[in-house]
Amino acid sequence: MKGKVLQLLRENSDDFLSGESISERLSCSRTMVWKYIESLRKEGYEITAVSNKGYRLKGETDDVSIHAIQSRLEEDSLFQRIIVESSVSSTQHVAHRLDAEGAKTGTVVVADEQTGGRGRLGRTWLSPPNTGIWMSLLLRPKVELRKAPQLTLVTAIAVVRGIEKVTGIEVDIKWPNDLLLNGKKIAGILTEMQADPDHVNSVIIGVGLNVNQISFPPVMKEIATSLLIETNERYPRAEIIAEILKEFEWLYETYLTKGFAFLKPLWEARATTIGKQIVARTARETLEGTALGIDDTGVLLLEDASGNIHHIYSADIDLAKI
Ligand code: BTX
Repeated sequence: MKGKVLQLLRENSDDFLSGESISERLSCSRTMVWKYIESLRKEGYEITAVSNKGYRLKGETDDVSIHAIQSRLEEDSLFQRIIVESSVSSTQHVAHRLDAEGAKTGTVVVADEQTGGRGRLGRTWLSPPNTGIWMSLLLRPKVELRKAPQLTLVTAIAVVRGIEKVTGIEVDIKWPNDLLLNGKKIAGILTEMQADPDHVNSVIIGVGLNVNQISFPPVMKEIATSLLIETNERYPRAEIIAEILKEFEWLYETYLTKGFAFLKPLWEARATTIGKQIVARTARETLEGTALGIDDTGVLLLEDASGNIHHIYSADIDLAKI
């Protein structure tokens, strides 16, 4: 309900909205409206109150709270359960636990800080408080096991579009799971799944996005960046989360009904390595050649110097040094 009060104030933020009209629209008492307003103020929302006029939202906080996210989503959104924690070891861990407990598809776990954030292959993902978006989506898609990695690509499109909607900034996709801004890593995606030999039980997609960090440790300065570092502007994390979730929802529905091939052009439009000379380090070998693109299933096609085409399912990619 607090989220709905916030939503109404936001929709009418160019004018005052009377307590009576809020209470009528939400079918609750004016005392309750006043309590919600007080509670929002305590969280840092700047709400002006003028007698005979009502309330007006003047400023938003950057706190990532459930209602700051939910108030921006449609009522029938896929994401009906949003959990926000101040500090966890990893939102992936929390989502895996919820998965084991039978949580529904569309459960989202967001944390302000992760003390043990992780990337692929046991790597660390730096996740300091008050700065970034660290979230995991728990989904139960009816897809074949071999197709599940495509969800990383679908998520990349959603994150790119969500960022652009809120900030106007165009971020690049580096196959398979990195997003780059000015050549540096701004976001990473980690897709983990629980599956039987032929079908997927659940997929947990972790998204880490650097928003308001002012700096990175020296060892990471060359490779990592944030929206703030690149543009000198701070951005509202809850708004970006909500836009990513909205974009993800329609992309995910399209993916489930029409398949990845339908979304491929959206992915290609933002892919940075395609057509370039790259080095791909897979678990078995290191290959160098031209990145031709991805096929309809999302597999990267690399043509080596002898003209052989390699199908790459998972790898770390770098531009080749020429
Ligand atoms: P990755 O294995 O592709 O990238 C990990 C590498 O990225 C690290 O080895 C390091 O070099 C670099 N790195 C670490 N932290 C950052 C950062 N904040 N920004 C830029 N580069 C960094 C990428 O894995 C997938 C990351 C997913 C993170 C999300 S956050 C929510 C969820 N919970 C969780 O524990 N992981 C996911």
